[in-house]
Amino acid sequence: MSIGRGALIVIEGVDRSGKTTQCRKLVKSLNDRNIRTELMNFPDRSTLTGELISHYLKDKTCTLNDKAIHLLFSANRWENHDKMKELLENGCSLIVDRYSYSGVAFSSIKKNMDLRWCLQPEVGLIKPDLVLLMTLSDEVMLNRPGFGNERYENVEMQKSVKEVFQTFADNEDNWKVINAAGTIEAVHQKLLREIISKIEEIGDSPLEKL
Ligand code: DGP
Ligand code: NA
Ligand code: NA
Repeated sequence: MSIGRGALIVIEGVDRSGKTTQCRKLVKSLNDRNIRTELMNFPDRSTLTGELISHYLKDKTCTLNDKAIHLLFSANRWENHDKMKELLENGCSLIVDRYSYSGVAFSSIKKNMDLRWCLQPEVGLIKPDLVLLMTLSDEVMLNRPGFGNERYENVEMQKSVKEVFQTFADNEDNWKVINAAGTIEAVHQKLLREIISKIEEIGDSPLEKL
């Protein structure tokens, strides 16, 4: 199928919403349909900035200036920018597990972190064709296994992040909200449907920038 450029599809949501499982399944289903697709994940912990970020997330005693860690997460996306552009221009679609919106959401809810300041380092990155926001009720979110292992996995933080994501969904044209409370397969089918219709829609329209 893959005519023209690939589509940049971002999956966002709070921690433990099932993003990672869904991203993997989506890549497989799309490739099975001959839509060439690769998986990407932010933060990409395999790079130099990614190692620092991973350390910061795992070690809750690690102190780092809020603006510095914000810029590291952003740099981690910029490190992958050229590779993403090349893949997309060569007709490969990308399913991306978190992107700039996680960057803005997790940072802007901290004290003295202005939303506009948080958006600045993301300017110029490739704009997603579609952002799928996986939503969960607070009760379901807090009962998902593994919640609480890393720095940001606490109730207050996740509730605030959820609100920032909802504001994006209400105001941005390329966002779709998907209820993540169903079975893995049911949620998968909903996401897949949205992605396939977006890929058909974009054709050869040029890539846009944030
Ligand atoms: P993940 O490996 O996808 O579970 O992400 C790790 C944690 O980092 C998760 O709590 C969300 C948070 N996070 C992801 N991207 C960013 C970002 O750009 N900035 C900040 N401050 N946090 C982020
Ligand atoms: Na996490
Ligand atoms: Na991720």
